[in-house]
Amino acid sequence: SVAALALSATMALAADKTIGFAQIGSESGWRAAETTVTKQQAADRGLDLRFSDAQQKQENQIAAIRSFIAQGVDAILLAPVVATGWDAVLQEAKEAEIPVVLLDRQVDSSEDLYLTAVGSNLVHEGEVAAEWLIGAVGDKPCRIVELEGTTGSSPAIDRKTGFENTLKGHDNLQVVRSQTGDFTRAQGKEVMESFLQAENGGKDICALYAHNDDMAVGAIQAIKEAGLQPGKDILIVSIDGVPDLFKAMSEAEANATVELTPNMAGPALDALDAYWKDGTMPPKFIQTESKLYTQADDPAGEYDRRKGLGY
Ligand code: GYE
Repeated sequence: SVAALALSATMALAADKTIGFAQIGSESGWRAAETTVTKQQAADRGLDLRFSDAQQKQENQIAAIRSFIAQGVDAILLAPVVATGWDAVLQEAKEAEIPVVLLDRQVDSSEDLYLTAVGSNLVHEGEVAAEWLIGAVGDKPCRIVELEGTTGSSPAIDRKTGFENTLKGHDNLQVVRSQTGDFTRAQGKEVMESFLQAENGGKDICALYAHNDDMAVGAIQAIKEAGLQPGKDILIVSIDGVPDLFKAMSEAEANATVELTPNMAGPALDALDAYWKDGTMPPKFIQTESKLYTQADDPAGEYDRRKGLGY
């Protein structure tokens, strides 16, 4: 059939293509899922994917990109750990005529230095989290602590902005402490322990806003070790929608999460296919969905549907 021919042609077209993927690391369950999905998407399309794990260090990502350029890959996928410091290496990729597609985070560089960026509206995610908390708290006083993502990363900057902007006008809700937990469970737990100590053993904390579920899961452990009930004594709202956050919600130990799809590679590879085929230029930003889930949304079922997807 025509469809089969078209598919096989696409596969044939992509079959001889090589992609370099400069991944940040495996700091969170979500990041691990993105890696799994990206490798699967490349395999499904007959692409040769070369993978680099930078252990969350920008210099390692830059070195990986230079290596991909030297290998003469056909495209580079980059999840930029921080937003600044990319101009030089992106210029080198441009001069080598190798398209770069950004995944899940943004860069401050000029947009002519990358083909497109696939990701969520990170500011909107912070707005959704704040709107849920405003609805949950009503007009009673609420002291909030915030676990920020990796310092200088676009999600840490934008998720903070969206949350704070939405709280404006709701003076009963105050962010009283905010510190990075670098998107990891271990640091989320560690920083939450310091928040609890500083806030009367946690009795003065009404809610936690975590920029990702992994830090929230670490914080939940710290809250329980302090003898308090996460999800009740301290409300928990975060972002990603990883299985373990749904598990916590099914046990009433977390309250809400804003889902982030780990499938950034699908739209990215579709855009590259079109670009390789006939030079089609994609939009500079391809936005993925942000959906709020709460304890009312069958968290146990959502856990079952997500576990095993590479998180
Ligand atoms: O929320 C977090 C990962 O870049 C938006 O990075 C992504 C974030 C995600 O460490 O789990």
